[in-house]
Order: sequence, then C-alpha cells, then structure tokens
Amino acid sequence: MKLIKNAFYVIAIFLAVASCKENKEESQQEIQQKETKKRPNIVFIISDDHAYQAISAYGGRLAEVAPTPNIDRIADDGMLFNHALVTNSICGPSRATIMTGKYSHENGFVDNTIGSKFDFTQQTFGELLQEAGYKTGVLGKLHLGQTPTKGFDYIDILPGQGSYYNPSFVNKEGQYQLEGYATDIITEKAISWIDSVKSDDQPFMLFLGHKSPHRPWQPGPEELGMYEGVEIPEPETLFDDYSGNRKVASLNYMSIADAMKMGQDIKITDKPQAGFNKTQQKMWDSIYGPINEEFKKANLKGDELTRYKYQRYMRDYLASVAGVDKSVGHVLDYLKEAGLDENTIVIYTSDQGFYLGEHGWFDKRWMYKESLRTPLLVKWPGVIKAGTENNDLVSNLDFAETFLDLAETNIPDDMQGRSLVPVLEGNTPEDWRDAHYYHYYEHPSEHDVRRHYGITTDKYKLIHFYYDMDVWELYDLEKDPGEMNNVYGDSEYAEVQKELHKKLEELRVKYKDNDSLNQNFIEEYKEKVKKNPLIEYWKLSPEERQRLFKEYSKNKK
Ligand SMILES: [Ca+2]
Repeated sequence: MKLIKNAFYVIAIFLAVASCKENKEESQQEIQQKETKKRPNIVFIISDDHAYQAISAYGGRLAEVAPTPNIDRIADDGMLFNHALVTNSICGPSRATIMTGKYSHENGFVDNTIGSKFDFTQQTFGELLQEAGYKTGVLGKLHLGQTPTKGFDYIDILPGQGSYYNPSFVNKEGQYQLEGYATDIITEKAISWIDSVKSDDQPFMLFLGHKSPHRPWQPGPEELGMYEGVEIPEPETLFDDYSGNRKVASLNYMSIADAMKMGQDIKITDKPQAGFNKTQQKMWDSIYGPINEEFKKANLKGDELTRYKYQRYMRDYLASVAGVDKSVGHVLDYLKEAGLDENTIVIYTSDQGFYLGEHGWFDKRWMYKESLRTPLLVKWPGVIKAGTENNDLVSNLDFAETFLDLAETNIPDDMQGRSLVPVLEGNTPEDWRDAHYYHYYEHPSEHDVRRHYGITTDKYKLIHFYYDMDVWELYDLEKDPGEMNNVYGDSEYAEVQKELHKKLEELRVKYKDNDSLNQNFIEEYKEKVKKNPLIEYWKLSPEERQRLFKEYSKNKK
C-alpha cells in the first residue's frame, strides 16, 4: 500500500513538473507575442468648431457642394460615429475634458472667459502615456490658457486662439512667429515630428490641434475663393422663429442676422486683414475686393441680407474646412509612405459641433443637436472593420481612457469616461451608457446662451436652464429630430419626463455634479468680472475695451 502511495506521489510530481514546464513555455510564447505585437501609435487630429454637417461622410445638405474626401477616407477605412457628444460645447473646456477624462466641474476649466487657465498640476493622459512608455506630442491649437508644464515630450502650440495667417507658436524655449498659413504649418510640423520619432523603440501619440475652421474663417491661400459662385444650400431653419415653447432659444445673441459681424466675419471692410503681409493682402483683395464692391451696390436688407451673410459665412467656413481636409490627406499619405499606417490609429474629431445656419445661428454652446454632437471618425487597420457606422452614445469624456487603454496601461478610477477600445473592436459592452450628461457654464457671455445642464438618450433630451431663469425643456428626438417643439409639461410625456428626471439625478450623483457647485462657479465668475471687467467685453464701448485690454496685457506681462 505504501509502495503504491509512493508511486502515486512520484507520478503526481512528474505530472506537476511537466505541466509547469508547459506553462513556462506558454508564457514565454505569450511574452514573445507581446513583444512582436507593438502597441499602436496614436494620431489624434482635433479641429476647432468643425460641424459634422460639413463632413461629407455624414451626408447632409453640404456633402455634394463641399465634399471632404480625405476626412471621409478615415470613415471608409474605419468607423464613423453618429452619436459622438461633448460634455460642454466650447473650445477650452472640451480640450480640458479630453486632457483629463473628466467633466468641467471636476477638472476646473468650466469656461473660456478671459484669464481662464487649465491647472496642469492635475492628472492628464499625457504623463500617464509617458509612464506607459509612449513618446507624446501636443501641436497647434490647445487653448487652455497656458503651455503644458508636463505630460508632453514635444510642445509646439498656438498661444490662445492663434492666428490663421503668420501664426505665433510657443514651444519649450518660448514664443516665435512663422510666415504662412496655420493649417499648412501645423501639418508640416506634425509630419516632421512623427518622422523624427518613427524609428524610436517607443510608440508615439500626437495631439494634433487645428485652429481651423474657427471664427473668423479665413481660408488658406490655396482654398481662398474656391466656393465663389457656388450657391450653398440653406438649412430649413435659417429663419427659425423659436415658436414651439422655446423661449430660451429666442433670447440668444448668436444669429447670423444680428450677431454675425459684417467686417470681421463677412469681410465686408475697407480695412486690411490684421497680421497679413503685402502678398497675402494682395491675394486676399483679389477675391474680396470685387465682393465688397458688389455688396455696396446691392443695398441688401432684412432676410435678403441674412441670406447673403449665410452664403458668405459658408463659403469662407467651407473653404477653411477644405484646408483641414487637405491636411488630413497629407498626414494619411505620409503615414502610408512611412510604413506607419498599419500600426497607427488615426482619430479625427472636433472640440465640438457648430451651427451652420440651423436655427438661424452660427457658434455652439447649446445642448441642442448641432453643437452637442461632434464629428468622430477612427481608422485602426486590422481592428476596425472598414466602413463601419456606430450609434453608441460616446463622448469626448472617453478619449483619455481610450488612449490609456491603447497603451495597455491602467485607467485611473477617477476618470469619468470609458475606453472606446471595445467599441472600436465591434464589441460594445452591454452596460454601455444609455444617457449622456451635459453642462454648459459660460453666461453671462457674448452670445447670451444661458447656463444649462441636461441629459440625452437616443430618444429624448431633457435640459434645465438656470442662473437667471428656471426653465426646463424636453424634446422627442424621434418625432422631432430638429428640436423645434419643447414638450416639457405635456401630459402625453408625463411618464417619460419623470423617468428622465430620475436618470438625470442619477447621473449628477454619478459624476459628482450638483447645485451648490453651480453656485460656486457663478460666484467665481462674478469675482473674476469684479477683478477684470474686460471679461464682459461685449458690454463695453470700443474705447473702454481698448483701454482695459492694454491694461490687462500689461499686467499679464
Ligand atoms: Ca471650438
């Protein structure tokens, strides 16, 4: 019996050793696989104020007159997101959310008011990617009130809003100026940086920010005048009367008719363009000179003037977009030529959406469709099935987490979004978000869009406007995709309304947002205005504005 028992132990030990050896061989194989499967490079292209309506991959009224064949290539080879939404539809706050994976009230950058600065001492994806072994770069428009103090090996950004022509840049050594067109310069810089790091052992991540097509929509030398003589289709709601119980929308100062400026925006002016050299101004005048002459003769008024402004706005906006599209083409071509395209994920997005005449507007800010939605197209060869469309509710809150997931590193618990990697792989988790939370803060402001927060699902949108009002809105997105009829309080929607309120409160708890924080941000805003009345610049006379601006610039230095 003892012998049998001993023999059993010998066999058991032999089997254990054999299986251990097998495991060891397997894990070595796994390590080898990991070493050969390189983590992807990431090229994150973020333009400014690029409406999804102005990307032909999304279809719509502009697709035929103003196609974007290069941006469309990303969707042809990858995934087109139909419900990419932002957390706070304005430039700086959107980028702050991307940097942190957190809502504005958590990262502290709630609005673009003069003097707003992003706190770079907080956690951003930049240093987490560096720790995970990535080489990181930030280029072009960043608009966070200052230069990053950590997280990026390469920094070459536009100071503040930046200029289209002959832009200044800030790098680690300081500020300098270049002659040329911002979109073209940024493209060259992007390719040149990628080229300088492509042979390194480390994968890279580039945050490639374009100024274009932000106001004042100055097209580049090669695109200037490209849409002259082209009639741009109008949106159905260019002359929206804000009926349908939409009082708040009527209180805006964002319409093409009233708020769009003839000089700066429409370029009906005798003044030269600021910062242009003689050659650039001459080229500009060759296009806008005759336009100015014709305008003076036409004596347009009322709706005819609005229609004219819409045409001019769109021609300049779409020509600016064409420059960005060309840039995307250059970057994609370069990646292919350099043999990097197979292992580089290319993401194209904007900091938010934009109104191209819908509701009579330009600009953004509102939680309504055109500014809540942002374009998102992602190309990832070998992973994303070419030509895929996605309808999940994804957000700019998810980018930081996605970058970290791609780098196969830990996603910190305090980030509030979710990695898009499973979504890109075509395996959206079953518990993916079914509602998206939004919060906009910048009021009082030039465009008079009230502070508001709310949630949207696929089917409904609930919005609460506060500060100097207490107004709720509810939209049935299936019946009323244009959001023209606020049904809040309608008995037919009583049950839906109740459910949405419940869901909204759940999300506010989940994301740690609340009324007392709202009040804190209002108090902070008032304090800032007390210290610097220039923040409310639209209230000042041109002389007063100039005087305060000089004072502010002096103090800043
Ligand atoms: Ca923007």
